[in-house]
Amino acid sequence: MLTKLRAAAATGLLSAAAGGCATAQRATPADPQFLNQPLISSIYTADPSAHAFNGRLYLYPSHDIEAGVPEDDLGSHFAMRDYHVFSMERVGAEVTDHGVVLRLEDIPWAGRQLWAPDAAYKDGKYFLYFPAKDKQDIFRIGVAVSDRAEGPFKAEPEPLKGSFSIDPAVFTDTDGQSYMIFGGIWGGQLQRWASGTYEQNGSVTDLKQPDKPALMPKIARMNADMLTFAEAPRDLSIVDEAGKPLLGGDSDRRFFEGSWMHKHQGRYYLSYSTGDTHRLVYAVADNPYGPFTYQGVLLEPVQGWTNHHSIVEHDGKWWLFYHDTQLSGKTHLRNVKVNELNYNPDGSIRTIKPMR
Ligand code: FUB
Repeated sequence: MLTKLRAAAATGLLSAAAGGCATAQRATPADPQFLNQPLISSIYTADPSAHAFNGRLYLYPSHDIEAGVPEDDLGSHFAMRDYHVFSMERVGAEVTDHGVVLRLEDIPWAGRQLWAPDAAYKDGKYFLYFPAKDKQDIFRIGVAVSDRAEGPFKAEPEPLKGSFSIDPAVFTDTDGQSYMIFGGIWGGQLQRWASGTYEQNGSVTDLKQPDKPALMPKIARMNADMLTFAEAPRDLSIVDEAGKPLLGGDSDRRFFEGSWMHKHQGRYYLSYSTGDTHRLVYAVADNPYGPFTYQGVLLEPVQGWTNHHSIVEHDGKWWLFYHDTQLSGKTHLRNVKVNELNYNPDGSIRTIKPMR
């Protein structure tokens, strides 16, 4: 019976029981036009950052809510107020919702909009990294700490010194060194930091220089405390096959938001969303600072405006966690999904089409 429940839950057909914490799944009809069915249907979730901790898979997503804020190019309609953590024994097993692990009102410096988080582990502590607008409405990146992967997390009193913009992703290399990759244009405000300081009246979209190099995601090495940057953030250069930086007008390939780094067979993969062209694409390098050479599309556009993901190895396979809007049909009320990620023998990634 349990096996049946798990199988049904994995396809989104039925709720599954979860010991101790709440189930993340409710009975929802499977829709055959989608390649995958929602992994979590009890609440709306997006921007899933997946990690394998202690052999179990943990998900650190955004928690989408209907905040009643009108849609605009700044993403004001993404007005999230807390985070939940989810976990599962493996992909296909029942998903446990560990409940609210951090609230906006418990973050002393934050004003609004808890956007896409990520998590990391070091020396017995778990770290939840998250972007939020501060009281001056400037996006910063905060960190909260716990003794357990599933939280709850306690926020540090201030955002990370020197942090700005959105979408932190913390990559830990095989030598144990961690790096934060972050940034996002348009509502993510990266274009307002082009001079090094925040331009209050800067562009609401990008640099508006289509023939110049695009804005690139940022990287900063983390100190061993995992609470501070060990260096000023630098650009992660993304170049074409000729070694030339991708241009601002190259909207099919240039960086928009939602970066993620992983390592496969000794090579570093930087993947990210192209935003207004709605793809997930990737580039590779032989070290975490790049330059990264553009390779191709990882995930074709999903239903919904945003496309944001993570990549994790677990149970002998590679997995792509992503989101779409299957359950709501609304761009700000998203649901998390998962699909196996496959590589070709040359290390390129096979493109996934999320709609049938
Ligand atoms: O979820 C809010 C924002 O939407 C994220 O920070 C972006 O990556 C996009 O998914």
